[in-house]
Amino acid sequence: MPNYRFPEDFYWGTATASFQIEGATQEDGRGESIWDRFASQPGKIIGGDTGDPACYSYRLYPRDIRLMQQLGVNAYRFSIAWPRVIPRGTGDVNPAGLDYYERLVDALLEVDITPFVTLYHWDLPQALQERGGWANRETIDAYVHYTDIVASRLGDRVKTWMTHNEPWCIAFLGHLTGEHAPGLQDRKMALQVAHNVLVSHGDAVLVIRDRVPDARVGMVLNFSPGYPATDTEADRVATDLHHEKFNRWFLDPIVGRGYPPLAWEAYGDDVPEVLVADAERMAPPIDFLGVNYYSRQVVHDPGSGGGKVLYARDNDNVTDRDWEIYPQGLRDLLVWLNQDYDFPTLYVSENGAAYKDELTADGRVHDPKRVDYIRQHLAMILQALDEGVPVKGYFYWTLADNFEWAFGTSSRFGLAYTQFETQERILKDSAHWYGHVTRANAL
Ligand code: IFM
Repeated sequence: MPNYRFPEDFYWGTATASFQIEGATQEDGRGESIWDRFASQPGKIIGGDTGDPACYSYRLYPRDIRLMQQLGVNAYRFSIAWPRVIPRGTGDVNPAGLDYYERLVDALLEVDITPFVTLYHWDLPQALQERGGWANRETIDAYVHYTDIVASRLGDRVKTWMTHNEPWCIAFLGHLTGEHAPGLQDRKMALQVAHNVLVSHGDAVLVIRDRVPDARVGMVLNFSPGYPATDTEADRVATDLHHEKFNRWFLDPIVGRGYPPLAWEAYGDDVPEVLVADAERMAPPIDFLGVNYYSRQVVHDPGSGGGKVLYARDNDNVTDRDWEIYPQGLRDLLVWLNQDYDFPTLYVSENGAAYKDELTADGRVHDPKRVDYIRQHLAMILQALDEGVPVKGYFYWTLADNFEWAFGTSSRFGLAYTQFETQERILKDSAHWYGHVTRANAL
């Protein structure tokens, strides 16, 4: 008999990020972030959207929490906006910013929803960017100080802490392709940013443990498992390289294995400057790994000699973002992480799909493809659980349609449909379905 039930202590949640939902970018003393600056530049964001109003969750968070209650979830993953807490990144603390997160945490706990806090989900204070941002090692110290302030204030109530979200995106989308803030295009800088973020992760873990002795601390990485397009040596080698660059570059250093060798060699002179103490600093023990999974990569080397990697996929099986739907990849990823690494707990900290959702005349949003997407991925989690993988939670990305970075509000991932003009949130069919699953704790 296949097992359709999840463990009794499983966390069901949704995930969001401060800049994507809060709005209120100029209220109550919040400082400017790199995303405010980036989004204000013409052509950077589809439709010219900015962080205002997003979902205006800074004021409307009770509305968000009511949605969560309707979804039957017992956990909420959200992030703290550094410039709301320390407007210029260092120096004065903004009491109103901390008060906001305290109100949010208290309101969640009141209805038995466990807060999972991410400290950095990309909204760096602009003042720090002007001093070099993550490429400058001083930002490591600033981040650790910010972590200290937040953990000291919320640590009596928040016990699950995630240092960073998706350092791959911070480094490469922000500093190599330039699609994300701060919009730079410099591979050497991108690799230095990746390194500095990993060092800051390690330092932050120690500070959190010091301030919150019973904290559970981890980091969130985005993974995209690679599969060779053909069974040729060239494609297998290219796949290994993809794997090291995308998946292992961030994972291996935080478990004390250093940077993976093929990728290190491939990066040539662009590899980061690493100080003697860094290897150890990046790798204090952590309690869990957050696993973000959306899709896989099919890797092909056309034999150009330069190891050029092409990504192929089945065009009939993609979401609105053109990401291939490949649930099996989640099972493979979880099993690989469990076999090759030693994390006591894995959370699927993000998984979700964007579709062209529409509010129909019956006042509902029919999104059967999203239901299929979630169902298939949850089935893979059940399979991984059967294979002994300690998956202890699933966070759908995202609670309600929000500011999807360079795609603005045009890309809808939510379980709730956001009417941005009125700030009404309407539960999509997938939300009702997800509510049945969370309440039954079974698929
Ligand atoms: O919206 C993002 C999120 O901020 C980080 N992970 C991927 C999501 C969908 O693109």
